[in-house]
Order: sequence, then structure tokens, then C-alpha cells
Amino acid sequence: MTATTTDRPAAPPAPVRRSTGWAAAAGVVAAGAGIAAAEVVGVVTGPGSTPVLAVSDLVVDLTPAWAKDAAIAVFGTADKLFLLTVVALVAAAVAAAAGVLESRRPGWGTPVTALLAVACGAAALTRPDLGVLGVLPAVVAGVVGVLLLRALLARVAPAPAGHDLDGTAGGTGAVAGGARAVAAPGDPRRRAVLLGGTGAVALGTGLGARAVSSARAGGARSRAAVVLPAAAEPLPPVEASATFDAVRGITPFRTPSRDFYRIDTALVVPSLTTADWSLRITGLVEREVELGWDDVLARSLVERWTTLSCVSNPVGGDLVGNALWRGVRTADLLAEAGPLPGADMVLSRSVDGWTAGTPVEALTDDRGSMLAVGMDGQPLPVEHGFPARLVVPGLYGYVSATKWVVEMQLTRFANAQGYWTPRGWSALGPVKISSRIDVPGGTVPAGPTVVAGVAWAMDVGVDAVQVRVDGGPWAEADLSDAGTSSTWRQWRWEWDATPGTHELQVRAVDAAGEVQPEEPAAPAPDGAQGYDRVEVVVEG
Ligand SMILES: Nc1nc2c(c(=O)[nH]1)N[C@H]1C(S)=C(S)[C@@H](COP(=O)(O)O)O[C@H]1N2
Ligand SMILES: [Mo]
Repeated sequence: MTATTTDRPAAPPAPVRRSTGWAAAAGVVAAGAGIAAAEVVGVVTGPGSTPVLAVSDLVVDLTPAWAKDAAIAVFGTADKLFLLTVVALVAAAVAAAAGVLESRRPGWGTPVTALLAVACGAAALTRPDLGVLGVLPAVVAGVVGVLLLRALLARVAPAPAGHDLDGTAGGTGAVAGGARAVAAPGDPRRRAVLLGGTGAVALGTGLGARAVSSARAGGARSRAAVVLPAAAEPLPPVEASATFDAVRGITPFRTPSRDFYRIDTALVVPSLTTADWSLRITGLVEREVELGWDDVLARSLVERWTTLSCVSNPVGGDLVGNALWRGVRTADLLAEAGPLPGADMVLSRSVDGWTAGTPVEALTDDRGSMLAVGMDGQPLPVEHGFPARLVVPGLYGYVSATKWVVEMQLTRFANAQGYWTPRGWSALGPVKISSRIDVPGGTVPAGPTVVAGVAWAMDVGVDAVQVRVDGGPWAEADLSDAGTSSTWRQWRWEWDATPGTHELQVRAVDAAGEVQPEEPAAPAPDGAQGYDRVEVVVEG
């Protein structure tokens, strides 16, 4: 719209350039209105079926490992917002081009818009959780987009020359009440009001439809109604004195649910109700099993502290959390179905189509893998998988921790792959031994200084944590009592800090005597490795 202001008052304005800006703006507004109309349809067909989300979801699926890694490295858990912004900008650019094209070659913008709509519809069809009706929003977006593009262009950037190109703002409160109110296409203010008004109505409609969609989504309401039965043998609470939580700045032993990292490919969190949900155990089994919510709660529930971590977590990163999970042992569930001898993988599937390939052994041995329904005594938060997810101690989330899980298919690694494997991540993902320095950081006064953090060596357990200053000898840190072989352990070490700049390093040793390797490795393809290093400035 800035293109409307006359840049050189002395020279007569160039008609083509002036209408180009309006045409582009009309294209963007028309596409926006189409997308908003699609959001309204999406209230019925599902929030994931609308063009913005269907396309973004597809982009997520097509994103290679390095790009995912880079996005997480730069944006952390704001990577989704980044993606949606990019998709919106690209869409706006294409829509602007369609507007300009249509204004110069009337009729040509239609096939471009239609093609875009078809592409959005096709994207929706690739979504595993949408049926054929999922294309409906794209169709509506296409129709609304084309009709509105023509209608708007006729008013703001009519093709033939010879219009009043006078740029004076003559609008005398002629707020666009309809096409007639803006009959003078030459008046920039009226054009702006028409486009701005239409855009605002579209934005309001789109956001309103989104709000209705999320209000209708039953997950949160269903979760509020859940009463979780206690575990058969509830764990005693972890005493504060068993932790190092009192150390200022240390990671608490238990990660509060609201602080628990969230990683998934879902742009709209699947919102399941316990009534909608069921889990099927299929594939290489003696008998298929299907369990509803009540069936799960009727079984004996176990409780276990488990530290969950993401393969994308860099050394020293925070894509790791520790919670008390409650659920049904996967070993028991699988036994009900009777895995056939050839099966070595469970391909677990989320309601949104995401999959993880987990060794059958990890789900049946005694490490405590479960179909979790509770986190820290509450039903799972919706974004952490309500009503049910898998939790497998010792494996990164991408090969095990399926949220909103609805199927466990017994299969073979030779025949199937989880979601991330064809995208460049290892088929197997045991969690690497790791340690992290939480405090101190930055600048500290000289003298006694607490160095502290967390370390984990999943399934084996942390036996020792060692710290060194400026590459000197390793010193033994104290370990907190809280923790098991399937959780992290907090550690602390008293350092007599001397003035100057120092580098602290940490490493863990597991109960089998394995020392955390120093050689650095990037997260892809199977997890980061190396020592966490922190530079500290000590003031004298
Ligand atoms: N349905 C679904 N489940 C998923 C994922 C996903 O993308 N979709 N991501 C996995 C990954 S990579 C990780 S690290 C964990 C993270 O679990 P959280 O978000 O509860 O911390 O979830 C796993 N489960
Ligand atoms: Mo992950």
C-alpha cells in the first residue's frame, strides 16, 4: 500500500506501477479471505485440514534432519512459530504475484489461485488423520480467493488505463459499506479502506474460527474429567533433603510439567477425548488387542521416575526433563497380544500419523517401559500426549515416546521405519551418557563457589560425576540421593574460585565404569556427545 504514495510529485505518476501495488495488495487480501473462509470450514473438517496447517504440516514432514536441527538450534521450541511465519510469508508473496498477474492479464490469476488451492487440497490429502473431506477447506479457499480477487481488482486496480490517477485523499468518511461505496477506483483512500476493511474482516473471521475450533476440541475438557487411579504400589514422595534442589540455579530433580520441554511435529496439538481414544496392538501378534480408556485404567498401574530426552538436545541443552510417570507396563500389554517370534520392532503410531520404531526388547525387558496416562500425579497434559503416550527409559523420544498413541504395530526393523529414520536419524536411539553444568555461569566473586548440575546414564545409572577447571585434574563431585538408573542425578562440587577467567568441564561415569567420551559429536544422527564447558569470570 506504500506504493500508492506519489514519490515524485513533479512528474506524472506512472499508472502501471501504481496499480501494481494495489493489485498485489488485492491478491494478498483475496488469498487471506480465502484462507479465513477455509478456517471456518475447518471448524467442521478439523483444524489440521485448513490450507495453512495442511501445508505447514507437509513442510514439517519434508524437512530433512539438518534443517530440523538448525531450526531447533536457532528457535528452540519456537521453531513452529518460525515455520508458520515462513509459510505465511511465502503464501503472501505468491498471492501478491497472482494479483499482479490477474491485473495485467485478466483471467490468468484464476488458474494460479486454483492451482494453489489444489496444492493445499493435495497437502491435506497427505495428512494421515484427515479423510477426503479434508480437501474441503482448500476448495472453499480457492473459490473465495478467485471470486474476491476479481471483485477487488475491478475496484482497486482495473486493467485498462485512463482512470483518475489523482492521488489526493478525497474520502469523506466513505467507509466501505459495500462495493458501491467505493465506486471511485481512483481514490487511494477508498481503495485502502476497501482492502483494509476486507482484510480486517478476513482476519477476524479466521481468528474467530480458530478460537471456535480450539474451544470445541475436547481434549482439555476430557482431561479435566479424568480421575486417575493410584498405582498398585505408589512411590513414596521424593524428600527435598534427598535432592540438591536447594542449590541456587540447579535443575530441580523433578521438572514441573509446565517447564517440561515439548518436541513434536504437531502444529495443532491433537485433542483427543478419553472416549475417542483407543489403543490397538496389531501386526505380528497372535491376537490383535484393542483397549479403550476404561480398559487401561482397569489394569494394574505402575509408577516410575524417568528422564526423557530429545536426540536433538545439544551438549548442555535443555531438551530433557524428569517426571514421575504412571501407566501400564508395555510388557503386560504386549503379552496380551502375544508377539510372534519374528517381531523385533514395535512401530507405535500417534493419532496424527507420527511414528516411532522401538525394539520389542526395550518394551518387554525390566527397564520399566510403560503406556503412560499420568505425569506427576495428573493426567498427561494435552501437549505431552493426553490421554496416553509411551515412555521408554533409555531411548531418545524420537524412537520411543509416542504421544497421543493409538496403535502399537509389531513388525520388523527390516520392514518398517519410524518417522525420523528416513529423514536422516538413526533407527536405534539409546540415550548417550551425558552431564550438564547448571551453575555457575557468567561472573562470580572469588572464593568458595558451588558448581552444580545434572548427569544421566540411562538404564545403567550414574556412578560418579567429575569436574575439572582449566583442563586440570578431575575432582569428584557429590551426587544427590534422589534418582534411579532411569533418571538424571543432581551433582555438586565446591570450587575455590580464584580471580581470572576459567573454564569448567564436567563428565559422568556410569555404574558399569563407562566414562563419558570427550570427543564432540553433533545431535544428528544419534545424539550429541562431548563435555559441557562453561566459562566463568571470577572477580578478585
Ligand atoms: N505424536 C508424536 N509423539 C512424539 C513426537 C512427535 O513428533 N509426535 N516427538 C517425539 C520426540 S522427538 C520427543 S523428544 C518426545 C518429547 O516428548 P515431550 O514433548 O512430552 O517432552 O516426544 C516424542 N513423541
Ligand atoms: Mo526428540
